[in-house]
Amino acid sequence: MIARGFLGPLVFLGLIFGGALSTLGAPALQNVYGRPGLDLNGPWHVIVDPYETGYYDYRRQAFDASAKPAGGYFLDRHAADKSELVEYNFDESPTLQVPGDWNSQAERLFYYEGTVWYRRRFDYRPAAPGRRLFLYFGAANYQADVYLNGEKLGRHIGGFTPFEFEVTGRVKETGNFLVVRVDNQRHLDAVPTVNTDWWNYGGLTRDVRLVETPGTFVRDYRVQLKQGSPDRIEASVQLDGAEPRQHVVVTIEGAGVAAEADTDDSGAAHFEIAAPHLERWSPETPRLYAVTLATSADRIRDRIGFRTIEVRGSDILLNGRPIFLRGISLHEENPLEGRRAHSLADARLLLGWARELHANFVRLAHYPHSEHMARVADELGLLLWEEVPVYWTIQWENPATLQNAQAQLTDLIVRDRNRASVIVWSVANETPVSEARTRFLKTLVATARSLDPARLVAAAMQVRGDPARPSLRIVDDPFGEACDLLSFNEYIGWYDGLPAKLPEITWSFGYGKPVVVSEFGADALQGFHADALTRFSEEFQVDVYRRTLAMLEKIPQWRGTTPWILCDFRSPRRVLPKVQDGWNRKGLISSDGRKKEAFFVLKEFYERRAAAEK
Ligand code: GCB
Repeated sequence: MIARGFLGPLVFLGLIFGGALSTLGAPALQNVYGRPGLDLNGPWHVIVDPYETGYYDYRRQAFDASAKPAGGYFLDRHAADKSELVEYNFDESPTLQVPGDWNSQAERLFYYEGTVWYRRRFDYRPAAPGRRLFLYFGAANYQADVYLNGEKLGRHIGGFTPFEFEVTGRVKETGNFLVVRVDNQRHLDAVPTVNTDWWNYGGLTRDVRLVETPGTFVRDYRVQLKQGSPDRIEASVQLDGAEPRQHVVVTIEGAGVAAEADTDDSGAAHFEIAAPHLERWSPETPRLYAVTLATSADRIRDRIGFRTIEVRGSDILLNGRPIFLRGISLHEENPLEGRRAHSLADARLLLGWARELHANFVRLAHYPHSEHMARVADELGLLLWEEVPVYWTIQWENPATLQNAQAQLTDLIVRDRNRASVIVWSVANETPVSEARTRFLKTLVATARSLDPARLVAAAMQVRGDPARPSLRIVDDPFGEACDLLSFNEYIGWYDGLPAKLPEITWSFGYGKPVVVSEFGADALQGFHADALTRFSEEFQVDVYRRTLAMLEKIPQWRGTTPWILCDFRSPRRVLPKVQDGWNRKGLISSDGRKKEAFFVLKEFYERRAAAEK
């Protein structure tokens, strides 16, 4: 693992990963959208390369007679004269939009899993000498090899987390070429592994930016209420650069807060600030403050909300008051366009639907979504559950797989730990119980808690039955002991019998913790009406929702749920013709944006719960 704790000695780390190989990624810069730079989104030329021809280094051709002079795509070559043999040409190749997955942009790439080379040219002049430059990628699924002006900057593994490379001194005022090889092949030892229930969208799926900073700058910061303390703010600042000892000023406009501290030799400062007049962030009043962090050379602004979250017995307390989580799960997919969601507009569409449902909580399944989601949730007052793709089975005994999962979790937490909306870090989904798995997951919990002691940690666990008592369902997973919430996916009425058995079900829980049911649901093809025993009818789905909600209401420690799922989503596992056609149909909203009847069942339930709690 590369950088942990509060990012420890990043001045030193800057030397290691700035410009060098970053195999599993070190946490990326905080708040890249708050920095000047150059947007590298837009059309990029691409070469689809299933046979990995592009790896061949053209420059070695003269020394290796057996090699075919075709590759070296990262050199972005053009024949120097009419006789030279160069068998590729980015300028004449098609383009794909960045950010965006390739599957939805070209029919021939719909099921493609392999390598695509992307190329983009740019010019850039930094604002002043001595400024530093970083190439930032919001995410690339799954592996990215990055080359600038023909030189390799490094590799990043993991499809949903940000990464960057320092390129200070490597960017010319004109004529730069940036080439990225993106490979979305699935691997047994990867996170996630080879089998999931979502589309393996490949490509440069999130924003790409050139980010400019001063020579020594605020790389990371955390400004949040101290755990269990409603009027004290904890601030941590980490500088990166040759002059680590500086004076830092943190101001919170409108809260009468201005605090100062000196950073130490490693560029770190950690301090507490009294903030007696702070208005707390909540779903009802999502108050965000303008926060500024300034040194003599750097100044970065953010919008941050302040709230506490804790568990007491079987209650979840938001700002000290019990809350019921009226949730919904969602994938980061725009169902109307059948593609990865990546923009602010996408985030507003998806989270806007969640608000229409009268939800106050959203589970961002099953991997880190883009930073836009958390920022829009901050604005809208939606609480979030964020998750890493430790899904179904993973190589629990493989140290590299653990390191990969830890790196993804770290990158997510470092990116989003200033977001008031985020209240839960989820480390896994439906992982079968074994000693090796529980050990693996407990390591992830330790990572989460060390990076962020002020949020809850959970996982979507599984339910077990008892052959001697068919109506009993048990949640006593040994991993439950390490979690703050007791969360599990239950599909009684869909994968587990028919809905008629739901009223008979009773529950046994191994822990006196808040129960937040992370999934239940049923497939329904929007517009298909039949009786409630007909699979895939809207009536069947409605029946599952009605009976499940009635069953859950009988659980004394029930504190919330995120049913599966807001929208129909693409999945290659879902092949039933005329019904699924490559879509998981458990959405409450169809792939053409129509609300199914179950949407209104859940909406009414949430309205009633919200009214009862007032
Ligand atoms: C689950 C998984 C989710 C699936 C869902 C289903 O338990 O967590 O990823 O999509 O069931 O529809 O089967």
